[in-house]
Order: sequence, then C-alpha cells, then structure tokens
Amino acid sequence: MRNSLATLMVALAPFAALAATPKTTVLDVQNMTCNLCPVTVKKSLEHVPGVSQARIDFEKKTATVTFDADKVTAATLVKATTDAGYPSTVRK
Ligand SMILES: [Cu+2]
Repeated sequence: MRNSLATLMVALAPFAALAATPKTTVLDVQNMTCNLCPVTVKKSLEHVPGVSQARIDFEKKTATVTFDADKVTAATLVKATTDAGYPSTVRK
C-alpha cells in the first residue's frame, strides 16, 4: 500500500510541475558594496509572490532568479531590487 502510494506520487509529479511556467532570468544588480547587500537583494526578490529562488553572485553583481512566468514578469523583479536600493537591469 505504501509502495503504491509512492509510485502514484512519482507518476503525478511531472503534471504538478506543468502547472507553473518556470523561468530563470539573470539581473545585473548595482550598488552591492558589502557582504550584506546580497542578503537584502535576495530577500527583496524572494518576497515577490511567484519567485521560487534567487541566487546572488556578489563577485559578478548578478541575481539569478527562478520564478513562475504566469505570476511574475522580469519588470517586477527589477522593481523589487530597485525599491530595496539596488537598481537592476535584465541581462539579455
Ligand atoms: Cu552592503
């Protein structure tokens, strides 16, 4: 019984993943001057509904954001970091 339930969950997982349209965008972020800045930028991005992950590269001054494209646009991500004091642009 336990095994068949596990099999069912595995079988259904791909359909759950299709419900969202995941997208990854890289932002060039300005004003990150110390080690705490990336934390602020990461929080500002992860507070946007629909964002599932934000990875900040302090050396490269970038934010790699994974989000649900059905709920969020890149413009919203740019606004989120900009409002937090870190203007950003979408890397083409
Ligand atoms: Cu700082």
